[in-house]
Amino acid sequence: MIYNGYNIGPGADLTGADLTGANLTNADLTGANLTGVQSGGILGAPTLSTDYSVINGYIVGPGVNLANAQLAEQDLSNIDLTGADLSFADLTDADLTGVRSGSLSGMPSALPENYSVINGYIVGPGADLSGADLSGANLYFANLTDANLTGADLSLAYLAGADLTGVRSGSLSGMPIVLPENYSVINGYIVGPGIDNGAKLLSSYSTSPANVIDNLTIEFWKENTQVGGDLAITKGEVLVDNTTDFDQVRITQTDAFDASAAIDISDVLLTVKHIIGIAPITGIAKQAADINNDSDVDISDVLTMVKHIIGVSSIDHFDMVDSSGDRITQLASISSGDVPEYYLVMNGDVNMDGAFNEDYITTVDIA
Ligand SMILES: [Ca+2]
Ligand SMILES: [Ca+2]
Ligand SMILES: [Ca+2]
Repeated sequence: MIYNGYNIGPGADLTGADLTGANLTNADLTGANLTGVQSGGILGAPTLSTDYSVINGYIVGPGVNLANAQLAEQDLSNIDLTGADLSFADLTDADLTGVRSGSLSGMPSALPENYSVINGYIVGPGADLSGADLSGANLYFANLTDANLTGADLSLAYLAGADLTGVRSGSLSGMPIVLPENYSVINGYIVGPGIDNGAKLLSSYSTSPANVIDNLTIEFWKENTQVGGDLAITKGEVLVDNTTDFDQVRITQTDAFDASAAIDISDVLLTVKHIIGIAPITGIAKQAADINNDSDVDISDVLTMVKHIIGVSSIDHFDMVDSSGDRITQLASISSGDVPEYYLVMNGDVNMDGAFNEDYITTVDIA
């Protein structure tokens, strides 16, 4: 197919081509060089390389020419616009969540609220700024809510007043010259209020990892003293602003977990069998059996269980454990990669037949 003097087909060199109004029905442009391609009014749905798509009649993707493009209210989420020409493009109310950019030329005539073009990047809520060179950038009062800054260069960037709620970071290079109040950069991570650098708490004993604790308030305790303040758990997520060392976790909602049902004589028997060597307990169950967390399962743990069962003194503390049964004793506000997933296990519930009240369990997608 020939259009406007250009050969249209897989691997075609369409550098700087003007394809405005082209009928590309059934066209295959896989692997074509679309750098500087100008379009608009494209008919049909051509096959394009993965980074490219046709949106509102425009070929959209890295390096394309979108000067004067009418893209108001269009879905540009997760589109890669690196190197594109956005001169006078109308992006009013376009969805720019996850948009990648950089080396942009020209300034759009309109952008959605809370977005701007800074240092050749589209900056705004949910923007994918991973690896972005934002050195020296003026991000004064920028809205970086849920943006991805992983691997970005923030050397001497000015972030006073910026909204960093939910921002993702890690492997940052360079130090900003100014950060918003209460934020800092530690080990390449932005640390501060509203940044999810804690853990996801799965409902203990659940076979489905998609069940998480919800709507609860937890406390961290170390050596019988509460450390830090109460922390709300929403859809499994606990956020920590500072590194928190602890040896136990407590829950403020007393109806959330029925400890009297969870710990009974069968838990005592399992523990006794472990102590006398008949049936060793391992993994998460062993953490539950070691009630005083002194790393030994022994008669003192049994006595604590018995006191709980006969009503002398009740057990009300949980261990935070990982899936291999290791007890977690620190939550740091800096973590790499995905948020870690941990279980809360009630001390004393060795056979793990206790359960959270279903009012405090919800289901989420865990990627
Ligand atoms: Ca324990
Ligand atoms: Ca013990
Ligand atoms: Ca039990």
